[in-house]
Amino acid sequence: MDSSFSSIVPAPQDPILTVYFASRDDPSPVKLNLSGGSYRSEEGKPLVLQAVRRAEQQLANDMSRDKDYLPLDGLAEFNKLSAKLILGDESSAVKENRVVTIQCLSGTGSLRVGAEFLAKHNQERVILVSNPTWGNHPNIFSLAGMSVEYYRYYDPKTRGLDFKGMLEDLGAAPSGAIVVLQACAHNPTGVDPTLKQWEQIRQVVRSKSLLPFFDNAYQGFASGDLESDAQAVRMFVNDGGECLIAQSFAKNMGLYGERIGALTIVCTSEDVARKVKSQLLLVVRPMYLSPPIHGASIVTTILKNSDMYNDWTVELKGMANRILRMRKQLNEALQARGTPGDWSHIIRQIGMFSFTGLNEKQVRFIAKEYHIYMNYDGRVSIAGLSSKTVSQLADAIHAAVTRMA
Ligand code: PGU
Repeated sequence: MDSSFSSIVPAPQDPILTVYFASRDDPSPVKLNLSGGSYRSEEGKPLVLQAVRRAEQQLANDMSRDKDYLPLDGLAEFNKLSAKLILGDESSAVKENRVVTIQCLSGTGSLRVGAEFLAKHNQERVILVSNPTWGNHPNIFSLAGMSVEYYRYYDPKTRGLDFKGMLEDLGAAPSGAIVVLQACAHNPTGVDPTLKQWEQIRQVVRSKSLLPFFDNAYQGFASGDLESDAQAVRMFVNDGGECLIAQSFAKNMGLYGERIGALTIVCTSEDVARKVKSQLLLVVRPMYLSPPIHGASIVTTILKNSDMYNDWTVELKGMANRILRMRKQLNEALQARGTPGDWSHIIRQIGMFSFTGLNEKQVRFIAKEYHIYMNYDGRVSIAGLSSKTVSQLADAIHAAVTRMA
């Protein structure tokens, strides 16, 4: 039978998904997928936090709860508590009622709603993202109709921040352009500016009237501490200027599949905030009507119960510390093997990932010979390693570096 879709060509392959499928279809019993950014326990399993289990038990036992639609902007209490988590208890922007927060579908959904809003209401179409950045950023913003450009960020020579290049590129951006800044634990490089550098970035952003859009997908995963990881964002909010923040609970509460996050827009006045909110709701309604209830209820339960909140922060610190141990073990394992090169960046880098410096040929070799899957840009999820698999990865890297130089 004729198909209405017969003229459709296959979509170009997404690099992260290509690796995911290759790993899924590999029958090897020792295969290890380190491509995606999801945390694994020492046993190599996805981890459901105890605080989340407790919250879900409590919700299941509460017979007064129903499954009615949430309002377009989501669960009001969730929005309030999420804004507090990133902006802090004492945020004057919150006290002055110039902060709008709406519940969205995790970090991606928050970025997308923000992008649609900006495409419609920001005069300047240019949006700058770091080079490199999370692969979905350019898609999200260009599909919303914006013009994506890159600012220098990573210097492969130093495996650190190209701070001078970053400031130059931000300084040369058109006034009113949007600049996407990853709040902490930069994906994919694992390289974050210092607080002193953030202050200089803030000065350039403000003096050029750029509009910062923070991607806050990893709060708590950089330092293990929610407050420390919020410092960069708060620096910008505390100067009284405007910004957007896309917040995700996928990583820090392990709620990946619940798709729970929030978009916050900090405005200069209550009046502006009111208008902004009314327009945000117009973005949401034709897109998905209203957000889902379960993840928002879990997060709210944890954030408002001091006992569960404390449990959560301990577990979060535990995850961050385990990642640090894996970094240390991997670095030691490479040293023990005498692997050529300097691997200290594995310890210096921050967050879930290490940007190893391996090239695509080496990554493909490792997948073929060692059944370990990582992204073609050399990004490896340290959060997916365990003490048992560190030596497997070290063997693979050693072989790739010595045989595929
Ligand atoms: N922002 C950044 C910087 C991210 O790294 C991610 C997820 C998100 C936002 C969105 O996460 P949500 O789950 O929507 O809250 N990055 C993962 C996702 C895997 C993928 O398919 O890209 C990663 O491995 O990079």
